[in-house]
Amino acid sequence: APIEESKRRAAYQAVDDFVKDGMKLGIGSGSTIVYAVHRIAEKVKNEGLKVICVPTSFQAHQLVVSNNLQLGNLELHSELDVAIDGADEVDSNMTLIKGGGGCQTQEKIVASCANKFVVVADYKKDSKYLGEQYKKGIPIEVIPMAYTPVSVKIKKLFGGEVHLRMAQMKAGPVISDNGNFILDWLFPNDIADWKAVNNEIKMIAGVVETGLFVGMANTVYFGLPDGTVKVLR
Ligand code: DER
Repeated sequence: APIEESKRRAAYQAVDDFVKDGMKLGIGSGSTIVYAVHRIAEKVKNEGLKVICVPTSFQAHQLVVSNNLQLGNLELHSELDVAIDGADEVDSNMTLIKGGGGCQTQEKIVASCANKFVVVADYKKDSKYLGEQYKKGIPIEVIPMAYTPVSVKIKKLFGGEVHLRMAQMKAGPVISDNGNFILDWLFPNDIADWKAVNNEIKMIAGVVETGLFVGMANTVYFGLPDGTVKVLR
């Protein structure tokens, strides 16, 4: 399938370019990162690479363990060399929407501890502006008791719609790996300054973390439909 192949090619290129022996790595969440972890495991096996992998979710934890990679955490390794992760959308300034999988809180923490933050994505994430292709909005992790006031305040401040993310395989809301709720903000199309918007949302009492990653990505690898990989730096 072209999408899966484009994810794989982007992930392999990123790992081949950035992952070196002895590195402490941040391992993101989602489906594209799976290809990156497979490539890292291949290099560990074939080249005897020694790396430590700090996960960004329970899913990433399981991915590291099931690929027999050495698990780490920020308590032991608070300064990482490279964090690799996916994204739901990337705009022309490399501002990201993340959190489609509800893991943006630990992802942002790990990315903030890394010297380099590298994003791997298929071509459907390659947008000119946020919201051009990704229509599920910006995820915001909130303390459960505050989800209604936070929703009201976001709508008052910026407009749009805010929805509490409901679970599919469990009655009630999605519960994050941190025990919180997730709001999805379907933002209006007139937002100009994502840095300012992100800072204002973060200051609302009850907000834990947003899925807006502003000025964090150093390099983005997009797998293209023709099999090539486009690199934004
Ligand atoms: O939920 C997340 O933050 C994921 O990293 C998401 O942004 C990318 O997931 P995908 O690689 O499955 O598209």
